[in-house]
Amino acid sequence: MKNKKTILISVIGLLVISFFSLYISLDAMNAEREKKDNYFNKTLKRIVPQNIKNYLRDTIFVFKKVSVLEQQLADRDKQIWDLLNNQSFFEFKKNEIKNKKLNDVNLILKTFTPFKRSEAAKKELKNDLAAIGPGSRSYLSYYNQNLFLITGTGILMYASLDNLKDENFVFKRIETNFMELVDVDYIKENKSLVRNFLIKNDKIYVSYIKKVKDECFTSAILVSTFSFDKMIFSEFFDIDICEPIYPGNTGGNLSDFKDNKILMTIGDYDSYERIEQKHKKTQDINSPIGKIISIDEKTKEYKVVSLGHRNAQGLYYDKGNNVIFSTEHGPQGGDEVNINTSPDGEAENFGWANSSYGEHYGFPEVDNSEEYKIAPLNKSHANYGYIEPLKFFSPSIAPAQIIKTEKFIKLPNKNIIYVGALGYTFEHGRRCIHQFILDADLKIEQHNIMPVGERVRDMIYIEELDKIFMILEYSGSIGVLEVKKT
Ligand SMILES: [Ca+2]
Repeated sequence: MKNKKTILISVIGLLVISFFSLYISLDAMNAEREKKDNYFNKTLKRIVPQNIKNYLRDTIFVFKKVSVLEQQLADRDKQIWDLLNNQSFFEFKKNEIKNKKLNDVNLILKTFTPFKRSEAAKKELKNDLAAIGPGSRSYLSYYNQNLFLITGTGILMYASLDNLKDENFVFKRIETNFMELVDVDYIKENKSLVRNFLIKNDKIYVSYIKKVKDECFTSAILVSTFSFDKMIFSEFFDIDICEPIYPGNTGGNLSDFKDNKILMTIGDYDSYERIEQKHKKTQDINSPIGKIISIDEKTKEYKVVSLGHRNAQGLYYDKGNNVIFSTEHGPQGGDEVNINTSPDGEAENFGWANSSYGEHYGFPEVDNSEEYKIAPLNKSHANYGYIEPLKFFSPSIAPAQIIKTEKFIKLPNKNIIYVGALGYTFEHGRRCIHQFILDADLKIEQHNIMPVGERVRDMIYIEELDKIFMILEYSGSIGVLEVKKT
């Protein structure tokens, strides 16, 4: 009797072991585990017919199959991430040259697309930069004869002026502590945290969306002493708010200003689109929401330079004339180019969300009478005491960076600005460069549009090369615009 019991327990035990061995052995994809397979497992695997294995996998072990697939995806993601994260050089390959025109000036547009280095990137993604994300949302800065590029994930790289002259677009990575400081998982989740950067006087400032804790986001700036070896960032500034949802309309553009100050645009954090956002304070001078602010580099104190902005993605300070140029995304229509001719005095008011040439999303089909109660979007700005936009766009063009230069295309006694447009379609001047020729009083004389065919995220004019450099989404390319020599 006792013997029978022992045999029964042994058989059950063996069955349990077999069951688990089979369970483990089914995970044939997992190389690590494969190594650990013992002889028993292998034998078992051999003697169980494939159709039964498949049946077991798809029924009893279906949860296992799902987790294996999930693990495979996560592993591949990690492999790509690690590979690119350890990459020290990013090579951009030159594409076919395109002829362009702005009014009657003949131009050449050259584009340089990141090299498809890794097999994984070749197969799964457009290019290496796309793999580390965003591939696309990146920004440019020029400092001491080097062109710097930062991705939305905080990867920083540069190419020298000599390289650019030779059209040798190999960017060298600069090590930073950005990943450690900001948190790798948060970066992987969002991939476009960085919203601009600025290098001046041996300091680099990086604007980004900071996650303070779960359901608590704010606009912040990191700072590091400039170094080609390693940038060690620390927290420089944040607007000390706690918004519950990762925001869309954050602004975040930076510009040099005067008197040891820098400028920053702060979006309205989707105040009028998402009920969860608490701060509908674009018209409240005591809140940083929906403002352009100046920040003292030494004291870190900030001052509101202008208010009533929705989502200013373009910012340019014209030192010579002491004028701030900005662009902002309106809601459905009502995108704007704005000029602040007195950045020193009382804060100027650009109207959002009392005045806008746009409408709330879905208008007129959607009943958004509640939105119009809190944000009436009066068309006129001047009638309500606000500054009229220099130019508004309805339908929207999604304007991003704005720059001003009279050196690129030379016209006497004119002010010339260039605005890059994003957008998800090609109509209405989206994915174009808009050139505005202004008279001495900053009134528009001409508005010329040059199609680019890609979202123009950032722009910078480099005088030594007499070229405009730009970031083109989604291919993550660098565009170079130059006047065609005749
Ligand atoms: Ca406005």
